[in-house]
Amino acid sequence: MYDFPWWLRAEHFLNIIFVTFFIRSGIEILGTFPRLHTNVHTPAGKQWAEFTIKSMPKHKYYAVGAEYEDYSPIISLPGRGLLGQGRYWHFIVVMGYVSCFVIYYILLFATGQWGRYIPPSLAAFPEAAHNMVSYLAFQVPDHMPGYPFNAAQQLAYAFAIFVLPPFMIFTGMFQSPAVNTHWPKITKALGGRQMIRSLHWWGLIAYLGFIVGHVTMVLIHGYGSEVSKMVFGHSDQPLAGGIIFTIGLVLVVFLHIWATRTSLERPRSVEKLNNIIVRPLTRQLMKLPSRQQLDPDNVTEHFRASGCPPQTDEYKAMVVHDYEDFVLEVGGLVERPMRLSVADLRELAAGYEQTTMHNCVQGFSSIGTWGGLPLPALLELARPLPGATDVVFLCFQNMGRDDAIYPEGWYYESCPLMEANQPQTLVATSLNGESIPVRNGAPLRIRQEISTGFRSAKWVERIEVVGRYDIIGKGRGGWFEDFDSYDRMQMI
Ligand SMILES: Nc1nc2c(c(=O)[nH]1)N[C@H]1C(S)=C(S)[C@@H](COP(=O)(O)O)O[C@H]1N2
Ligand SMILES: [Mo]
Repeated sequence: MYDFPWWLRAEHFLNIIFVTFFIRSGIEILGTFPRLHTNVHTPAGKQWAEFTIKSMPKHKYYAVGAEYEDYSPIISLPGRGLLGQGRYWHFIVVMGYVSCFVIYYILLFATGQWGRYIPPSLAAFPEAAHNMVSYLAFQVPDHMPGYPFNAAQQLAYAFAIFVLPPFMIFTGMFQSPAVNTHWPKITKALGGRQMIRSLHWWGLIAYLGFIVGHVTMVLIHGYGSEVSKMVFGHSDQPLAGGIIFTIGLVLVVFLHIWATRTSLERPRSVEKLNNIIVRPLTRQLMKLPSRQQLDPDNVTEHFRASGCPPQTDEYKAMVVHDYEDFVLEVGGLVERPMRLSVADLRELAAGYEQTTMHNCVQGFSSIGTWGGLPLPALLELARPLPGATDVVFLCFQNMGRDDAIYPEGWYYESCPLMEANQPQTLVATSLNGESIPVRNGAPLRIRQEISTGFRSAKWVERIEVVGRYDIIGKGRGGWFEDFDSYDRMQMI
């Protein structure tokens, strides 16, 4: 009754592609913040695991970008610290993997083939232990009567098919800012974003463990006859099956080489693939408003920071003068352009505050209480004109001038009006009841709670409502979008 139908064999092959792509691109993502924490506050130096040999200065400011680890393209996809590209591949594969798994589950249940993975009784557990002892004694245990596998194999497959994928999808999803800020209670119940990130890492370890065990078993049982089952559905022609399967594996290796080279040499084509496959979903996530009301007593003591503050004399003078001369300009396609001082903004804000979690693409997070004027309220005052589609945030900071690790360009970011009008999109003027510290964007910064951290522009000088954003900068909607492989609609 339990044979190996064609769809099961096809799924098995696709899974080899998906899982190996997940692992390599996942290592790329891990490498950009190569530390694991159990606690959402991520105090520097308090990690429980570290995958870097870099040591960070103890008493000197460094931006989180300095923690990037550039792994070799042999290990990670695409390597060289190209986080944006690694993320594109990770999410492109998510779409393929989830679609195939849905079809696979439907077919498993529709055909009754699922039964092969479910132990006939609890006796399968002690029997599996027994099987393991046999393997250790270099004896191949018999399969269970009526099943194609022995108990150890059956339990391992049940784990890899029914437990691990949902676990990885769930812990992956809850690292997305749109998801974890929309369901903050679930995020908290799971132990917070850093715990979820650590759990996802344990899933990686479980996958690696499964792969090692699975491949070892295949070799013990006989390579040709085992892989033939995945080629023909039977082991009558082990030589032909072995050759065809090996060719398949070589093709998978070539696919990895192609993907890696494409990312390194033609990153924009991977971006296009992302925009076709992933963006339709992430666009929808823009509609999930952040519903965070986190405990203000639980803010992060050492709020990590990304990027270097403006290094100009003008900015430094402004800091010394407590931003008294600072004016925020609000203009563009609005009925009422405005010029507002920090004091004006505070007055309009009337004490509004929100306690929220920051989700950097690199993987760190911090919790802070932000005070300021919600952007929807500001837009209501400025009244966008017909034809307005986006809001652009222009900054004092020039990436090339202020930060040695980046090329040229003024930092800017943009968002569609729908995102700008989310209730927790904030023009922030205070952090934890005090003026925003210089490194976190003084005198004011944006809080774009439903998206990844780079969308929250710091050191903002001007807010402009526009009808098109593609004529600003290099046209991709923001500095990181222009110079790195980050998607403007990055809600995951
Ligand atoms: N102007 C400017 N804004 C910026 C950045 C930057 O480099 N320059 N970094 C972004 C990134 S990648 C993140 S994660 C957040 C970090 O905010 P924080 O420093 O308050 O933690 O700011 C974002 N805004
Ligand atoms: Mo970030």
